[in-house]
This record gives sequence, C-alpha cells and structure tokens, in this order.
Amino acid sequence: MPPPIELTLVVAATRQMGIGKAGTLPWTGLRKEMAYFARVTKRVPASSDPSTKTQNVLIMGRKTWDSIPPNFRPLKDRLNIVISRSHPDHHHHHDADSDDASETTAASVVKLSSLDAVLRYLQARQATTSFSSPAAVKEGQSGIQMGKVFVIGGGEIYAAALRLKEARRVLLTSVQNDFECDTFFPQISEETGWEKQSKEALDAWTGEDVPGGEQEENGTRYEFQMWERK
Ligand code: FOL
Repeated sequence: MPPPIELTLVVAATRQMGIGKAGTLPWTGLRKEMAYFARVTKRVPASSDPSTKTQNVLIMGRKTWDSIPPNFRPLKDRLNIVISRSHPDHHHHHDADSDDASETTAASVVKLSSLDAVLRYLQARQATTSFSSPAAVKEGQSGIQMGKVFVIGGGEIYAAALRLKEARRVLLTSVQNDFECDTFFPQISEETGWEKQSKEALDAWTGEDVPGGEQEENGTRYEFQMWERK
C-alpha cells in the first residue's frame, strides 16, 4: 500500500498572517524569498528512485493560478493542480510541450473541483505510477513519480487544507513588516496545535542549507520557518 498523502503548505505571511491584497502578493521585490519558494517546491525527495522521473505537486486555487504571471505558469518542473468549482472532475492532462503558451516548460496542469477530489486523484496516481504501465500512461497518469505535495494557496485553499489530517507541515516565511492585506492564512501557534521546528529540521526536510535568522530584501525583513502538527 502506498504511504498516505502528506500535505505541506508553503506561504509567506505577515505577523497578522496577511498573504494577499487585491489578487496579488502584498509586497513586491522579495526576489530571494520567491527563489526559495521555487527551489524548495522543485527539489524532489532524496529518496526518489533515480531511474524514474520524479516531480513534486503544487495544489492551488483558481485565484492563485490567475495571480501567477502568465509567462511563469504552469510553474515549471512541477505538476500544477488547480482547484476550481466551475470545472468538472475529468482531468485534462496537458503537456506543456504541446501548448503554444508554454512550449519550453515540462510542466502540466490538472484541474479538479475540490481538495477532496485532489486527494483522491493523488492517491490513485500514487497507486498506479509505481508501475507506470502503458495502460496507466495512456490513461493520462504519465508515469512520472510523485514527490512532495505542496499547497500554495490562496486563503480559501489554505483554510480547507488545514482542516485535513493530511496537512502535516507549514513552510512559513514570517514577514516582519506590516502590509495591508485582504486575504489571510489561519493562525498557527502552539495554541492551535502547531510547533515551530528547528533550522536543522527545516534544512533536513528541504534538503538545503536555508538561511537562518532575519533576512532583509529592499527593507522588508522576514524569517524562513517550519511548523509541524504536535
Ligand atoms: N510561498 C512563499 N514562501 N512565498 C511566496 O511568494 C508564495 N507565493 C505563493 C504561494 N506560496 C508562496 C503564490 N503566489 C509565483 C508567483 C506567485 C505565487 C507563487 C509563485 C511564481 O511566479 N513562481 C515562479 C517564479 C520563480 C522566480 O521568480 O524566481 C516559480 O518558478 O516558482
């Protein structure tokens, strides 16, 4: 039996847990922070079978998809799953190579109508891709091994994900400056059942030497953190 799906939420948030304003990020110019997001979400687990291609999975809501600059989406080298109530649940596996707008990327997009449908899709895929039979590939299962599974927002999707037992961990970039926000991430704290992990634990989980302590870019201060459920 495949291991249960484990969800990791990735987010940058102010101390008030503000994450967005008017359909975009509240800040501009956090280039190294964004580069951290890209690196961490691309790096596949060290345990991956080196003879098979592995890709991490990004789950996002439709508004987050819309917020990503068109020339950056689908976010490359990762399977992009977009949740949208107005889309039926037959997945439409689209190889970017055959798409005019993103011919240089090796990413693909799957649209599903709920987080629940995403979990069922991933469970099914996890069960079939370990064999990557021609039948499974023909069915749109692609034969690519699934690596880590990330939830990348926005507010509505984060809140729904945090209600699931599968949501094990939050990679939180804690932004110290105040920005006006209209979209928020739920409070995570000791009181709500979460525990901040050490830098060593963050390094081990991400597979990199994450800069520790306060970072600063263009006058905005932030810290890379990892929280896990108690
Ligand atoms: N988590 C963190 N830590 N920071 C974020 O900025 C963030 N943003 C989102 C979700 N989780 C986050 C959602 N918004 C891109 C743009 C917006 C976005 C997420 C990703 C994007 O264009 N990413 C590209 C570009 C990388 C770069 O500029 O270096 C990518 O390849 O990931």
